[in-house]
Amino acid sequence: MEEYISAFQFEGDIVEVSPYGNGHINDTYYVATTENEYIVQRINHYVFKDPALLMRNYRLVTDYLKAIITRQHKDPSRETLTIIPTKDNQDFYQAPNGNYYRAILFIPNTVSLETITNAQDFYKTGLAFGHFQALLKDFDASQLEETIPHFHHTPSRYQTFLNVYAQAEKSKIATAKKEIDFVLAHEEDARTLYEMYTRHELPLRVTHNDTKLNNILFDKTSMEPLCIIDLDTVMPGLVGYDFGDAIRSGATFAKEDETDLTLVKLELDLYEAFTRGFIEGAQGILTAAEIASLPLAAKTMIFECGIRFLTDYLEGDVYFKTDYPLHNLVRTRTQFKLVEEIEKNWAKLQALTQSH
Ligand code: ADP
Ligand code: GN1
Ligand code: MG
Repeated sequence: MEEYISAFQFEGDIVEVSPYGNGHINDTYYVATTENEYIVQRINHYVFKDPALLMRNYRLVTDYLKAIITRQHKDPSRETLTIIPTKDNQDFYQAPNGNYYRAILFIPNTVSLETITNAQDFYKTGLAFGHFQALLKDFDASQLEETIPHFHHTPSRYQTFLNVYAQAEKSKIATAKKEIDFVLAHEEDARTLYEMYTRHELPLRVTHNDTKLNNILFDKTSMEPLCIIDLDTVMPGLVGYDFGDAIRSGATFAKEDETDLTLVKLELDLYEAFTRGFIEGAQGILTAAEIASLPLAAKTMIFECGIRFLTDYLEGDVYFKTDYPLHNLVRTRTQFKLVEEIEKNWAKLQALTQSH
C-alpha cells in the first residue's frame, strides 16, 4: 500500500483506493476500509505554495462550521468536511518525496454535478452558497491567511497574462490570436470591480472563492445541497467572487470545455434562479451595493477565469489539469463566449438583480 494511505488514522483495513472526482487542482482518491470511507488528496503544492498554512485555514474553517452545524442540531459529519488526522495527530502528511496529503471523511450517498440541468437545482445551489456567506459572517477574517495571494485580484491576473504573453511561443500566440485580442480589448473589465473595492464601496468578507458547481455535494436521495466542499481557497474576499464563479459554472447548460460554442449560452432563467437563491440564502447580510455589484462580479469572474485558462495555455499548461493540448484554449473560448453573453443581456441582468 502507498505510504501516504497508511499515514492516517483510518478505522479498519484498507479495501480500495481509486482516483476520484473531476477537480482541476488536487489529486483526489476514494479510500474504502472495512469500517468506513474516506477521501485522500494530494495537495497541489505548485498551486498552494504553503500547504501547512492552507491546512491551518482548513482546520479553522471546518471547526467553526462544525460548531454552528452542531448547534443547529444537524449532522456536522455530512454538512461539512471532517479532517482525519495522521497517526501522529497532524492535519496533513508530508511524504519523504515532498508531496503533501490530507484525508477527510467521504460523504456517502451524495453527487456533485458537472453541469446543471434545471433551474430548481440551481436555485438551491444559490441558497447553499448564499447561506455559506451567512454562516461565515462573524468569522474573524484576520485569522485566515491567503492560500493563494491575489487569487481574485483581477488586475494582477491581467498583468500576469501580459507577462506570459510577452514570453510565449509564437505558435501558441498564433493559435490563440482571437482570444488574446479579446483580453486586450476588455482590459477595463479587469479593473472595474476591484476599483469599487478600493473605493470602499464593497466590504471584505470571508468567502469561498471557488464556488464552481462541482464543489457542492447534493444528497443523492433528496437532491438537496448538503455540503460545500473544496475549502482550500476560503479566505477574505468579495461576496461577488462567490456569486460570480457559481454563475460561471452553472448558469449555462454547456460544459466548461464545450467545443461547440453555439451551445454556450447564458441561461437567464438559471441566472435568475441562482440570484434569488443566493440573496435569500444570505439572509439579509448583503448591502445594497453588494447586490447591485452581482452582475459585474459575474462578468469579472468569468473574464478572469478565461484569462487564467489562456495564460495557462500560453505558459504550457502548468496550473490546470488538462486532457489534451488545446484543452485550456477550449476552456478559454467558453468563458469568453459567456462574457459576450453577459454583455448582450446586461440590461436584463441589471433589472432582474434589482428585483430581488
Ligand atoms: P479539487 O481542488 O481538485 O477541485 P475537490 O476537493 O473539489 O478537489 O475534490 C474533487 C472532487 O472529489 C469533488 O468535485 C467531489 O466530487 C469529490 N469529493 C471531494 N471531497 C469529497 C467528500 N468529502 N465526499 C465525497 N466526495 C468528495
Ligand atoms: C479550479 O479546484 P477546482 O477544479 O474546483 C480553480 C478555480 C477555477 C476552476 C475552473 C484553486 O477549481 O479557481 O475557477 O478550476 N481552483 C484553483 O474550472 O485555482
Ligand atoms: Mg473542486
